[in-house]
Amino acid sequence: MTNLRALVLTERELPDPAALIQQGRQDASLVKVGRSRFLKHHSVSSEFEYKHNQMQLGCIMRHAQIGYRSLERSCQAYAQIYERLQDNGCPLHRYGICLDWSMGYPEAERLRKPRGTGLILDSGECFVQLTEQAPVAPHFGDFVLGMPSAYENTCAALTAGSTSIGNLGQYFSFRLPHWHDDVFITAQTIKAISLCAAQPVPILIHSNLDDGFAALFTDLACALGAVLIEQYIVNELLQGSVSHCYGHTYSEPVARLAFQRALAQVSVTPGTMVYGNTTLYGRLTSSNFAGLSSYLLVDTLAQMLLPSGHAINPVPVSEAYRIPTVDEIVDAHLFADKLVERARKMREMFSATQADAAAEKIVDGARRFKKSVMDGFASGGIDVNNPLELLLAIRRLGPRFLEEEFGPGEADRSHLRGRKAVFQAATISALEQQADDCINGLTNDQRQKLSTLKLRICIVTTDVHEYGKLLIENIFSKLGISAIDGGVCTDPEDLIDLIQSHKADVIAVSTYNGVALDYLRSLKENLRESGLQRMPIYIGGKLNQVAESEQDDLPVDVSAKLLEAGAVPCNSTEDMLLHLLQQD
Ligand code: B12
Repeated sequence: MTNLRALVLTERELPDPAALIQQGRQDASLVKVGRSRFLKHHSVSSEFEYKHNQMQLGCIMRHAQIGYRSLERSCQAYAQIYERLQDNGCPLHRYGICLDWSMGYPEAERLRKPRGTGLILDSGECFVQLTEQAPVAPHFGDFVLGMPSAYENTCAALTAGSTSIGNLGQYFSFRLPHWHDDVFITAQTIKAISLCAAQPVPILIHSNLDDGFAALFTDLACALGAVLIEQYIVNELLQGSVSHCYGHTYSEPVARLAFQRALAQVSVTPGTMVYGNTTLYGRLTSSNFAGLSSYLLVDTLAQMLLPSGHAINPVPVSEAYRIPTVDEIVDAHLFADKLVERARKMREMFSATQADAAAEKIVDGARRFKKSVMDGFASGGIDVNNPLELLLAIRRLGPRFLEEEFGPGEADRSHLRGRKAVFQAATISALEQQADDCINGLTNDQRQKLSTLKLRICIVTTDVHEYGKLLIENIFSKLGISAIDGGVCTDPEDLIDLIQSHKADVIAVSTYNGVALDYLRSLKENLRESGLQRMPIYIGGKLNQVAESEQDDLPVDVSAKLLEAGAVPCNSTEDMLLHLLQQD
């Protein structure tokens, strides 16, 4: 492809990656892996070594996710979950620490930035205080790599004895509000990976595929292709050890097992964790239990049949509506423990033949995808030996472009992204089905009326969660309503120009990160300043926020306040369509 460079790398000059690598490596003499309680307790040098030992023993490792807004509450959770599970003879191997997204900003700027619902650690000492609470491996997965604070957070995480640091997946798809300098983010990430690579013990550079582009590819071969490309950047160009996590969106049992086996074929490090299949969860707790047991069974059997080092992750069934409590996390792990015991008796009943046939296709497609991306980049003027150029180009081009242009699937206009997937990812097709169901629920008259309203609706997300937006876009396009792409993770002030230039007459906001009310207020303010105060706003997703004044640091529903502030809060897409139908 000829003009790729002109499309994405327009800077006259970019930082020299060799200098960044050198800086990171040099600092390794100052910043060293601390001997965390976990490392001391198990007499290991790193989680990498520990995982290897456990794999040899046939252990099914366990991952729990924690991160409440306050340090005190998170410390209690770190200690209590471990202790209560120990009391019940149930092992726990690692904690994924759910940092708040404001932790992605450099420390000096953090206080003035918007906050989500996660944990805020004010200093390096706080990182240490947390990891000292129990002999469980600390995994600083999110809001470290791929963020403006990548380097400082990596230093703090290493010092606190964390030897799994992520999340490279976030580098590709997350955008922090009001932060536009992606060159800085890339430079900090390269420096941080180099610092890890130069440690005397192996540090797993964690990348959650679902946080990256994988969740938005329609083809699992592209998701595995992303693994190969990240391996090339981290392992070959930066001398590090990348380790991949998958799971949130892998809902089809055979595909889930096939992906684990395909990933194991191409990986040289143990996997961090296989995340719970959280997209299976809905509002009905009893159905969520079926989801929990079905994915855990696949993941447990997968580790028994072919250990890949991924810790299994029993996600509490309450996760669909709010951040789970300590009791709920403990319960989910006790449930998983029993399930693992039962699964050992079922192992002989299962064969991986069907999954292996799929895995073979996925691996072959992934290799073709990687080659095609590398060849396309090289011929498009991007230096494929330069990690900074590669990372930036991938981030800026985005998953849709990469799949359309370089996907391994046969070209076919009747399919999404113009290609017939080598192995179809379930999530995107499920959204299409959801859109059809929503439209089929309308009467002919309602459909007719909606299409004659001649609306131009600008659809935007406040954060990385994009499925709600994709769903609405799908519904509107099927109804013949104009949908204007307001972007993903778009700041309110950046929306105004778009609204004016496209003459939008309605805004639809999809929000999940617990910032609904702040976002709406800022959007209203910006609209008022531009004389657009009468513009109707519909808002849906996860309509909650942590109330700064409250004792409890869990987010609370803010639907009533959103209504008061002048928006139409929607629990479903139907809510919006029915409201639009009532307007003259
Ligand atoms: C999928 C998912 C992800 C994926 C997103 C993939 C992608 N590219 O879109 C990934 C893995 C990337 C992800 C990341 C994170 N996630 Co998440 N994620 C989810 C999950 C499982 C599903 C949400 C979803 O997309 N559903 C699909 C949509 C189509 O269905 P729905 O949500 O039911 O929406 C319906 C309506 O609300 C409506 N709708 C949606 N938007 C709109 C808008 C309008 C205008 C209208 C009319 C209707 C409408 O449409 C649907 C049908 O009616 C939820 C948990 C859950 N089960 O809900 C957590 C959840 C939203 N995530 C959460 C969190 C905390 C995160 C992270 C911060 C975690 C972390 N530390 O990294 C990061 C985000 C960081 C960031 N900067 O944004 C929390 C939010 C907490 C809160 N606010 O209370 C949740 C609730 C999980 C939890 N309980 O902790 N996540």
